[in-house]
Amino acid sequence: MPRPWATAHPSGLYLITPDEPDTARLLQRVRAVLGFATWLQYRNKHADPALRHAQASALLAPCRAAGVPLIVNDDWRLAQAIGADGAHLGEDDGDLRAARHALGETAILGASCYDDPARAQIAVDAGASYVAFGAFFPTRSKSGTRRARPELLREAARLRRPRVAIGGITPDNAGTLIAAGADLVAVISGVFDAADPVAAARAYRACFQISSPPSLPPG
Ligand code: TZP
Ligand code: MG
Repeated sequence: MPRPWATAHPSGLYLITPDEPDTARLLQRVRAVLGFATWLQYRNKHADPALRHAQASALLAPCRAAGVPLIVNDDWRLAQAIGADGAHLGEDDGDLRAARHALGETAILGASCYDDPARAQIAVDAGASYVAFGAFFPTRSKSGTRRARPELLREAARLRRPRVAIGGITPDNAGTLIAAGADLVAVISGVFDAADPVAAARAYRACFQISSPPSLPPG
Protein backbone atom coordinates (compact mmCIF):
# COMPACT_ATOMS: atom_id res chain seq x y z
CA MET A 1 0.00 0.00 0.00
CA PRO A 2 1.76 3.20 -1.12
CA ARG A 3 2.09 5.97 1.40
CA PRO A 4 0.47 9.28 0.41
CA TRP A 5 3.74 11.23 0.66
CA ALA A 6 5.46 8.72 -1.59
CA THR A 7 2.98 9.05 -4.42
CA ALA A 8 2.32 12.80 -4.35
CA HIS A 9 4.03 14.89 -7.01
CA PRO A 10 4.42 18.34 -5.50
CA SER A 11 6.07 21.00 -7.59
CA GLY A 12 6.59 24.73 -7.44
CA LEU A 13 7.72 27.30 -4.92
CA TYR A 14 8.74 26.06 -1.48
CA LEU A 15 8.62 29.28 0.43
CA ILE A 16 10.74 29.62 3.58
CA THR A 17 10.09 32.31 6.16
CA PRO A 18 12.70 35.00 6.89
CA ASP A 19 14.08 35.61 10.40
CA GLU A 20 11.27 38.02 11.25
CA PRO A 21 11.02 38.78 14.99
CA ASP A 22 7.63 40.51 14.83
CA THR A 23 4.91 37.86 14.57
CA ALA A 24 2.25 40.20 13.22
CA ARG A 25 4.66 41.39 10.55
CA LEU A 26 5.66 37.78 9.77
CA LEU A 27 2.01 36.90 9.18
CA GLN A 28 1.51 39.96 7.01
CA ARG A 29 4.59 39.17 4.90
CA VAL A 30 3.65 35.51 4.51
CA ARG A 31 -0.04 36.12 3.76
CA ALA A 32 0.88 38.42 0.88
CA VAL A 33 2.65 35.64 -1.03
CA LEU A 34 1.25 32.40 0.38
CA GLY A 35 -1.06 31.88 -2.57
CA PHE A 36 1.97 31.36 -4.82
CA ALA A 37 3.54 28.69 -2.61
CA THR A 38 3.23 24.93 -2.88
CA TRP A 39 4.66 24.45 0.63
CA LEU A 40 5.61 26.86 3.42
CA GLN A 41 8.49 26.19 5.78
CA TYR A 42 8.64 28.01 9.10
CA ARG A 43 12.29 28.85 9.77
CA ASN A 44 13.65 31.37 12.26
CA LYS A 45 17.24 30.99 13.32
CA HIS A 46 17.11 33.89 15.81
CA ALA A 47 13.91 33.22 17.74
CA ASP A 48 13.87 31.54 21.14
CA PRO A 49 11.71 28.43 21.65
CA ALA A 50 8.70 30.39 22.90
CA LEU A 51 8.71 32.72 19.91
CA ARG A 52 9.25 29.81 17.52
CA HIS A 53 6.24 28.05 19.04
CA ALA A 54 4.12 31.19 18.80
CA GLN A 55 5.14 31.97 15.23
CA ALA A 56 4.77 28.44 13.92
CA SER A 57 1.34 28.17 15.56
CA ALA A 58 0.25 31.51 14.13
CA LEU A 59 1.13 30.36 10.60
CA LEU A 60 -1.14 27.33 10.77
CA ALA A 61 -4.43 29.13 10.14
CA PRO A 62 -3.31 31.02 7.02
CA CYS A 63 -1.68 27.87 5.69
CA ARG A 64 -4.82 25.84 6.23
CA ALA A 65 -6.94 28.56 4.63
CA ALA A 66 -4.64 28.61 1.58
CA GLY A 67 -4.34 24.81 1.41
CA VAL A 68 -0.58 25.08 1.81
CA PRO A 69 1.18 22.47 3.99
CA LEU A 70 3.20 23.97 6.86
CA ILE A 71 6.59 22.39 7.49
CA VAL A 72 8.66 23.28 10.56
CA ASN A 73 12.41 23.61 10.17
CA ASP A 74 14.92 22.07 12.60
CA ASP A 75 12.49 20.72 15.20
CA TRP A 76 10.11 17.82 14.59
CA ARG A 77 8.87 18.05 18.18
CA LEU A 78 7.61 21.56 17.53
CA ALA A 79 5.96 20.33 14.34
CA GLN A 80 4.26 17.58 16.32
CA ALA A 81 3.25 19.93 19.16
CA ILE A 82 1.45 22.38 16.90
CA GLY A 83 0.00 19.84 14.46
CA ALA A 84 2.02 21.01 11.48
CA ASP A 85 2.07 19.01 8.26
CA GLY A 86 5.72 18.13 8.47
CA ALA A 87 9.27 18.89 9.50
CA HIS A 88 12.56 19.56 7.78
CA LEU A 89 15.70 18.20 9.39
CA GLY A 90 19.36 18.88 8.76
CA GLU A 91 22.36 16.96 9.96
CA ASP A 92 22.16 18.51 13.45
CA ASP A 93 18.44 18.11 13.92
CA GLY A 94 18.12 14.57 15.18
CA ASP A 95 17.01 11.26 13.86
CA LEU A 96 14.77 11.02 10.80
CA ARG A 97 13.45 7.63 11.89
CA ALA A 98 12.33 9.05 15.22
CA ALA A 99 10.71 11.97 13.45
CA ARG A 100 8.88 9.68 11.01
CA HIS A 101 7.68 7.51 13.86
CA ALA A 102 6.44 10.49 15.86
CA LEU A 103 4.84 12.42 13.00
CA GLY A 104 3.22 9.46 11.30
CA GLU A 105 3.41 8.08 7.83
CA THR A 106 1.47 10.86 6.10
CA ALA A 107 3.67 13.69 7.38
CA ILE A 108 5.93 15.55 4.99
CA LEU A 109 9.45 14.91 6.22
CA GLY A 110 12.38 16.54 4.51
CA ALA A 111 16.10 16.02 4.85
CA SER A 112 18.92 18.41 4.01
CA CYS A 113 21.35 16.44 1.87
CA TYR A 114 23.68 19.34 0.95
CA ASP A 115 25.90 18.07 -1.87
CA ASP A 116 25.79 14.43 -0.84
CA PRO A 117 23.85 11.76 -2.79
CA ALA A 118 24.74 9.05 -0.28
CA ARG A 119 23.17 11.10 2.47
CA ALA A 120 20.01 11.37 0.37
CA GLN A 121 19.75 7.59 0.01
CA ILE A 122 20.19 7.14 3.75
CA ALA A 123 17.56 9.80 4.42
CA VAL A 124 15.03 8.09 2.14
CA ASP A 125 15.73 4.75 3.80
CA ALA A 126 15.10 6.40 7.17
CA GLY A 127 11.72 7.78 6.09
CA ALA A 128 12.33 11.11 4.39
CA SER A 129 9.52 11.97 2.00
CA TYR A 130 11.63 14.52 0.12
CA VAL A 131 15.29 15.33 -0.25
CA ALA A 132 16.81 18.81 -0.39
CA PHE A 133 20.10 19.71 -2.05
CA GLY A 134 22.09 22.93 -2.00
CA ALA A 135 23.30 25.55 -1.91
CA PHE A 136 23.27 25.78 -5.70
CA PHE A 137 24.18 29.47 -5.79
CA PRO A 138 25.76 31.94 -3.37
CA THR A 139 23.39 32.94 -0.60
CA ARG A 140 23.44 35.42 2.26
CA SER A 141 20.69 33.60 4.14
CA LYS A 142 22.94 30.84 5.49
CA SER A 143 26.66 30.71 6.16
CA GLY A 144 28.98 27.78 5.53
CA THR A 145 26.91 26.21 2.79
CA ARG A 146 28.30 23.44 0.59
CA ARG A 147 27.99 23.98 -3.15
CA ALA A 148 25.82 21.50 -5.00
CA ARG A 149 25.83 20.86 -8.77
CA PRO A 150 22.63 20.54 -10.84
CA GLU A 151 23.77 17.02 -11.88
CA LEU A 152 23.04 15.97 -8.32
CA LEU A 153 19.35 16.61 -8.98
CA ARG A 154 19.50 14.42 -12.09
CA GLU A 155 21.20 11.60 -10.20
CA ALA A 156 18.66 11.85 -7.37
CA ALA A 157 15.80 10.93 -9.71
CA ARG A 158 16.51 7.32 -8.83
CA LEU A 159 15.37 7.98 -5.25
CA ARG A 160 11.82 8.50 -6.51
CA ARG A 161 11.15 11.25 -4.02
CA PRO A 162 10.50 14.93 -4.65
CA ARG A 163 13.76 16.84 -5.05
CA VAL A 164 14.09 20.28 -3.51
CA ALA A 165 16.76 22.73 -4.63
CA ILE A 166 17.87 25.54 -2.32
CA GLY A 167 20.37 28.34 -2.07
CA GLY A 168 20.50 31.64 -3.91
CA ILE A 169 17.73 30.66 -6.30
CA THR A 170 16.21 33.48 -8.34
CA PRO A 171 13.53 33.43 -11.03
CA ASP A 172 16.41 33.83 -13.52
CA ASN A 173 18.46 30.82 -12.40
CA ALA A 174 15.63 28.50 -11.29
CA GLY A 175 15.11 27.14 -14.80
CA THR A 176 18.47 25.35 -14.82
CA LEU A 177 17.56 23.51 -11.64
CA ILE A 178 14.04 22.67 -12.78
CA ALA A 179 15.46 21.32 -16.03
CA ALA A 180 17.84 19.18 -13.96
CA GLY A 181 14.91 17.71 -12.05
CA ALA A 182 14.10 20.01 -9.13
CA ASP A 183 10.46 19.52 -8.21
CA LEU A 184 10.46 22.46 -5.84
CA VAL A 185 12.70 25.47 -5.42
CA ALA A 186 13.12 26.60 -1.82
CA VAL A 187 13.48 30.35 -1.45
CA ILE A 188 13.87 32.91 1.30
CA SER A 189 15.48 36.15 0.12
CA GLY A 190 14.38 35.92 -3.50
CA VAL A 191 10.83 36.50 -2.31
CA PHE A 192 11.06 38.18 1.07
CA ASP A 193 13.88 40.60 0.26
CA ALA A 194 12.47 41.47 -3.15
CA ALA A 195 11.31 45.01 -3.78
CA ASP A 196 7.98 43.48 -4.83
CA PRO A 197 7.55 40.11 -3.07
CA VAL A 198 4.27 39.35 -4.83
CA ALA A 199 5.79 39.86 -8.27
CA ALA A 200 8.79 37.76 -7.25
CA ALA A 201 6.65 34.89 -5.96
CA ARG A 202 4.63 35.00 -9.14
CA ALA A 203 7.83 34.84 -11.20
CA TYR A 204 9.02 31.66 -9.42
CA ARG A 205 5.66 30.10 -10.00
CA ALA A 206 5.86 30.96 -13.68
CA CYS A 207 9.18 29.09 -13.94
CA PHE A 208 7.28 25.87 -13.26
CA GLN A 209 4.40 26.66 -15.55
CA ILE A 210 6.93 26.97 -18.38
CA SER A 211 9.02 23.88 -17.78
CA SER A 212 7.65 21.43 -15.30
CA PRO A 213 6.16 18.06 -16.18
CA PRO A 214 5.79 15.78 -13.15
CA SER A 215 9.29 14.43 -12.69
CA LEU A 216 8.79 11.42 -10.46
CA PRO A 217 8.62 8.17 -12.38
CA PRO A 218 5.41 6.21 -11.81
CA GLY A 219 5.67 3.73 -9.01
N1 TZP B 1 20.13 25.96 3.12
C1 TZP B 1 20.98 26.01 2.11
S1 TZP B 1 21.01 27.53 1.39
C2 TZP B 1 19.85 28.12 2.47
C3 TZP B 1 19.47 27.13 3.35
C4 TZP B 1 18.49 27.26 4.42
C5 TZP B 1 19.35 29.52 2.43
C6 TZP B 1 18.42 29.77 1.29
O1 TZP B 1 18.01 31.12 1.30
P1 TZP B 1 18.00 32.02 0.00
O2 TZP B 1 17.81 33.42 0.56
O3 TZP B 1 16.82 31.59 -0.82
O4 TZP B 1 19.31 31.87 -0.70
MG1 MG C 1 18.27 22.49 10.59
